[in-house]
Amino acid sequence: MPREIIGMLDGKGMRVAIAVARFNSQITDRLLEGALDALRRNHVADGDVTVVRCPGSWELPLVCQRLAANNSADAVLALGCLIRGETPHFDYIAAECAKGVAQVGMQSGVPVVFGVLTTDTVDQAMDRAGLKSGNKGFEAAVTAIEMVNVMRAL
Ligand code: RBF
Repeated sequence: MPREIIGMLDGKGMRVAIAVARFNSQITDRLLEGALDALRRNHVADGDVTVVRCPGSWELPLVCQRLAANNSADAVLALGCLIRGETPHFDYIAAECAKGVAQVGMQSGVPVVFGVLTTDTVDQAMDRAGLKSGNKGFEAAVTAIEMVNVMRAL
């Protein structure tokens, strides 16, 4: 039998930091609600959760970098919502945000979860923030808990 490592979904005692963009806040507030719901239901105490608001998704990597530093959080969540407009801004911001968030995880060794929606329309974003297609904030928080436990086991 191979040795298999599986991260459990128990967040008891885990410290989780959440960076959430205010841009498109009608969506990102729902992602945050979903994330907090998932954390509570997986035994993460409210007192172990820090929420930091930043202007937009562009700013998420820098905030995540600070949150991942100094061993102050076991996992970091980046929550944002990019909706494609008529200019290339969407592509620039989405690319830098995704790259930056990934870099923070690789450089810090702290699980940094990407909970940033990139959609063509507001409706698609709403669907992923609690309507038809679940809540990606909830999923991001569950992923964070699993990753902390996987990393602890490695
Ligand atoms: N931030 C987001 O989180 N989602 C967006 O869809 C978004 N669209 C933007 C479109 C334009 C034209 C600009 C200038 C900014 C946008 N931002 C968006 C804000 C961006 O992430 C950042 O906060 C600002 O550019 C300030 O650095």
